[in-house]
Amino acid sequence: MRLLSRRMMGVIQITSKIKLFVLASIFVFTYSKHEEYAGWKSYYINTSTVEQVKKLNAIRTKLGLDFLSPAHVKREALVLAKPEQQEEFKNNLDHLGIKYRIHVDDIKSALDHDDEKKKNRTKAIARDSGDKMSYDDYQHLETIDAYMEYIAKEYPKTTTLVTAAQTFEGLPIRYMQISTTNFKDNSKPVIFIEGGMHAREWISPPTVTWVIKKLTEDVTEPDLLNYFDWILMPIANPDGYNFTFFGRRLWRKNRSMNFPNDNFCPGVDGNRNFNIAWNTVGTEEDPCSGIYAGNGPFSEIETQVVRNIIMEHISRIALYLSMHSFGSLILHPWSHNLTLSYNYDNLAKVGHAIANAFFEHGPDIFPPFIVGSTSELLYLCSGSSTDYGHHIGVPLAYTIELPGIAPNDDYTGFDMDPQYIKAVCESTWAGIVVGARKAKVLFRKGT
Ligand code: 0X9
Ligand code: ZN
Repeated sequence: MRLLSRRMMGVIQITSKIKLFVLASIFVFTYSKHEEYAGWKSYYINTSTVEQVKKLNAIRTKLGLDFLSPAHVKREALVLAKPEQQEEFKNNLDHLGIKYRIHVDDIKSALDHDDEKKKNRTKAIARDSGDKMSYDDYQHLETIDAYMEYIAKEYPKTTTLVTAAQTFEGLPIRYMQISTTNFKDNSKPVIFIEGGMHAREWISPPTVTWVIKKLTEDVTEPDLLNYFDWILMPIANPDGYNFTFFGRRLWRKNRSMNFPNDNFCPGVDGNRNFNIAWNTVGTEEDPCSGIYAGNGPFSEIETQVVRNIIMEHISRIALYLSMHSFGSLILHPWSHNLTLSYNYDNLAKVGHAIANAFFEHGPDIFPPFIVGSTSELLYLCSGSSTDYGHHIGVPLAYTIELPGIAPNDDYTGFDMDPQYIKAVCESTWAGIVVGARKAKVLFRKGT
C-alpha cells in the first residue's frame, strides 16, 4: 500500500514536472523569436580536394564552428558562424584558397520566416484517439509519444512500448519492440533503429515512426516483420528535441548540466559520448561546444539507454541504423580512426545497396547518397554510437545522414520543406527493406 502510494506520488511529481516544463517551453517559444541567432550566417564551403577538407576541419576546431552538414570532396559543407567568428572564418578560407558562398545571410530572419510558414500549415498533432500520424509537418515529441501509445494499444500481440529511463529534465526515453514472437525467440536477428539523438535534425524521428507504421498499420513486407525482431526508438534525446521546438531551433545536444563544471553551458553531444576512443578526435572539451563529449564515456542517460539496448541483444543485432541529418550520406565504421573495419567489405556492399534503394525510391531532386567509411569521407569523430555498436559486435552499423539539401538550394538543411518529409520516409523505408534482406543473408552465414 505504502509502496503503491509512493509510486503514485512519483508519477504525479513527474507529470507535474512535465507540465511545468511544457508551459515554460511554450513561454520561451512565444517570446524568444530566435533573438539569439541575430547576425548569425551560414556558408556553403566548397572543398574540392582531400587537403581542403582536412584544412576546413582544422579551421572548425580552431574557431569552434558549428557544421550543419559535414565537409566532403564531393559535396559542399554547410557551416554556421556567429557574428564574432565570421571575419576570421572568411580570412582563413581566403588564405587557404577555399571557395565559399553565403547560404543564409541572417539566420534569425530565416527562422522567423519559417515560423510564419509554419503558422499556415496544419500542425502535426495526433488526434485525441492518437489514431493517425501526420507526415505533412514535423512531429512534436508529444505527437510521437501519443502515436507509440496508440500502436502499443492497437497491436498488443506484436508491439511493446518500453520506457527505458527518464532524462535530465524528467522526460521519458521510449522505444518500441516489434516482434511476432514477443522477443522470446533468441535465434531471431534484431534490427535496431534509433533517431533524434541530435535535437535539431527534425527529419530523423519521422523516418523511425514510419518504420513502426510499416511493421504494424501498413505491412507490405510481412517477411521482414516475421523474420526479425525490431527495436525502434524515434527520439533518443527527448530533452534536446523538445528544446528545438520551444527554445533554440538549432540546438544539437541533450540538456544535461553538470554544475559547476559546465560553466552554465548545458548539453552533451550524444554522438561523442559513447565509449569508443572517447574524446580523442572530433570533439571539444568545452561544455559550451556543440560537440562536447561529456564528463566521461556514457555520462549521459541517453547514451546509456542506447548502450543497454545494444548490449542486451548484442548476440543477435544484425543491423543498427542511427538516423541523422543532413547530407545524403551513409557512413560506416570506423569514425574514430582511419583503419578499415573487420567487416569493411560487407559494410560497403550493404551500404551501397541501401544507397541505391534510397535513390531509386526518392524524388529526383534528392541528391544521390554517398557511401563510405571515415577514411574515405575524412570525417573523424570519436564516441559515436555506430562505432561503439560495431566495436562491441554489431556486424552492420550505419549513420545515415538523411537528405536535407539539394544542389539547387530550393530546400535546405534542418528546415527542409515539410512537403518532402513523406518522400524521405518512403525512400528510407525502401533502403531499410534492402538493408534488412541483405542483413538476413549475412546473418544466416554468420558474417
Ligand atoms: O557528427 C556527427 O555526429 C554525425 N554527423 S551530424 O551532422 N548528424 O552531426 C556523423 C557521425 C558519424 N560519423 C563519422 N563517420 N564520423
Ligand atoms: Zn546528427
